[in-house]
Amino acid sequence: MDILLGDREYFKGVGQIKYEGPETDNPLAFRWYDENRVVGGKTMKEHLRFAVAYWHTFCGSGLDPFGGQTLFYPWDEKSDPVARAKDKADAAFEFITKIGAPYYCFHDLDVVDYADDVRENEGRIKTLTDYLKQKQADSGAKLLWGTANLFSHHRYMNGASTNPDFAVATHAGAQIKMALDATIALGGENYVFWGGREGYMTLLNTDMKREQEHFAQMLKLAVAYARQNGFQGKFFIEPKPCEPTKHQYDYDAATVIGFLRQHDLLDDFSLNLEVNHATLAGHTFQHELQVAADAGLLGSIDANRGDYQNGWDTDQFPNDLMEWTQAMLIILDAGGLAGGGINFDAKRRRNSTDVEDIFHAHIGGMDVVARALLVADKIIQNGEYHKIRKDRYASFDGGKGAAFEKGDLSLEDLFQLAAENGEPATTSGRQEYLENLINKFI
Ligand code: XLS
Ligand code: NI
Ligand code: NI
Repeated sequence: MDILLGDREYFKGVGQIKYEGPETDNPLAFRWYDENRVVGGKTMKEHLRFAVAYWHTFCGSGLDPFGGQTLFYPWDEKSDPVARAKDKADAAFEFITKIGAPYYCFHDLDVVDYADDVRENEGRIKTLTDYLKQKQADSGAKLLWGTANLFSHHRYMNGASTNPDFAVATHAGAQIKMALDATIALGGENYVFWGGREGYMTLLNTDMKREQEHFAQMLKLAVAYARQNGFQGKFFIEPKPCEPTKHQYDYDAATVIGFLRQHDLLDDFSLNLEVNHATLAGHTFQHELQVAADAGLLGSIDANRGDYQNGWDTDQFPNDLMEWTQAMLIILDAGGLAGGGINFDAKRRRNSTDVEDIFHAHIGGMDVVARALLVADKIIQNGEYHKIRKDRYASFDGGKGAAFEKGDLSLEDLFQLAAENGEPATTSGRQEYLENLINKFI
């Protein structure tokens, strides 16, 4: 991928980020992410399918609940919204090609600001879609997924698809239609629904059943429209338990899978799992991956991390090798991500204000994930990890255990067997041994 510049260079002083190996002292080089290196039959690039998140990386202002903007961008200066959006697209593709990510992801509103006029907005997003299409063609970078921002505008304060006012739901539908049009025109490989305001603040004013039915109906309309218009990719739902609403309907992977099954949406949807959303739900990231993988619905990942001390959705860049090694074992066991990739839904801290900080953030994230892939591959090659897990269930592999799994035993049969065989011997779960085994390969 060659660097793609617009009229001016925004990230001056930083060139293309290259792989230099673990020993390099160059902070603007990859130590582990070597895109063409083959691991377990595929290149790193094919395994990981890294994506840059338009919203954090090119729009994030550094705002927090106690203070305003700390991050100011030269591509955010023009007064005309379309001209400003084109500058941002220039900056985005300069960064994407310098960092060497094969993909990017966006919300409609990241690409161009919207006014309060649906037809005007349609014109704006179409203009930017054409602009981005050219950028994609010139650079080779692709759209991993598109989505609609149905949570920032004040009209969505009581929900978007689940809003008690149908008039608001029509605006959600309009935005989804336009975001789908953009995604399809750009050859986007997937489309995401994150239900930031699809939930409630208090049950005192909420008909939860009706709201969830409205949500399912909106998803069905989106699928029907997209399929009619040639979209062949996957739809993803991104679970998150809370924030911004007190309770969100897409609470966690297990909840979303139940919802998809209930509304007969399993053929078109799978899951986009985010590390920090898992931890907000009281799970590990690995737990969420495993739940999705077991259901055959492991679609894509939003990579980031929370803060161990305060439990907020801090969206920091990933840097925990132990966590990512365990995650990668689950992903590899599942045969990889079905259609998705690894999107950095992560932001540098609001006081990381140098141009280089954007690069350090992504280099660190890409390196820790690449390194985890290498470690997980070594663990799999070694074989002991899988053997220990498999052997743990050996009593179901033959004899009466196998008959139970097949459904050939009754409850009375279990009574008989327990009575005949007496108290079972204790069997160690060997957790510490396994933790040491993982560490051995790190
Ligand atoms: C917010 C979500 C959001 C989605 C896309 O917490 O992670 O960024 O990924 O709407
Ligand atoms: Ni998030
Ligand atoms: Ni996300």
